[in-house]
Amino acid sequence: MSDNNKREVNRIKELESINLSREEIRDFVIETKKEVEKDNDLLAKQLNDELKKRGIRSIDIVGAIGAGKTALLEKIAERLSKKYRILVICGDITTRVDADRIEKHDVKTIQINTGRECALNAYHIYQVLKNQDLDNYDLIFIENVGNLICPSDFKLGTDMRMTVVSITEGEWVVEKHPMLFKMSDVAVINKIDLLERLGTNIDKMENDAKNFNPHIKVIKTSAKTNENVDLLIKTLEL
Ligand SMILES: Nc1nc2c(ncn2[C@@H]2O[C@H](COP(=O)(O)OP(=O)(O)OP(=O)(O)O)[C@@H](O)[C@H]2O)c(=O)[nH]1
Ligand SMILES: [Mg+2]
Repeated sequence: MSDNNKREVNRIKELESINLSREEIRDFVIETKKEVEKDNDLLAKQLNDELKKRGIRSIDIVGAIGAGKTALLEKIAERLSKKYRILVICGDITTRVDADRIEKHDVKTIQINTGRECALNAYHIYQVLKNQDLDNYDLIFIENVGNLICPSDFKLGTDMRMTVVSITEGEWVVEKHPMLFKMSDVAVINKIDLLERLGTNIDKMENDAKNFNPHIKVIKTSAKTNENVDLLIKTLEL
């Protein structure tokens, strides 16, 4: 049993010992989760208000592990580091590999290590931004921990959210993860340089994203060959 599961079982035992029924415990757990999300959304709204007030644009990037979030951010930083004063906040379980990769392109980076947590939340972002002189930036990117499930629970206070998947994850990856596509403005299907070799049904991926969210803009990119990287930047209104 994982540590998380053990903790959950112990918590349930504790609640049972104060004579709550299984149904009451379930309701308590659901209510607690809702409260956490409500608090997070409130803080995210305050963060977004603050950034807007200062004229800072903000975009968060979520997506599958290894889909190319950092590779795309490197390409974006390369093209925009002279136009904007950019801060990139990178979420990762333990390393600062991604921040180091992006920093090479003349942008400021901050790494957040989440430890066991599978997504950043608004409190992580608040903790970082409160120690920054925000007058130094016009544009903030946040790369979340690679995960297609957990980040959907937590808004981060950005203007725009971009979800990245790639054709190497297979044509069902969008269909299997509706939540992030429902709450994203832009969906990127990356690694199209490998399309011929893999034969992934990319039209299905695009249609699935649009079925979940008719307003989503779908861009097919290759961070390796640069295909459609400029189009992506235009779509992000940068
Ligand atoms: N062929 C090809 N490889 C790519 C492309 N984009 C990224 N890669 C490769 O895919 C691997 C993962 O890329 P990353 O940019 O680290 O992916 P990520 O989404 O940031 O990964 P995590 O942060 O670990 O979730 C690296 O080896 C990249 O070089 C692409 O468009 N085409
Ligand atoms: Mg990365």
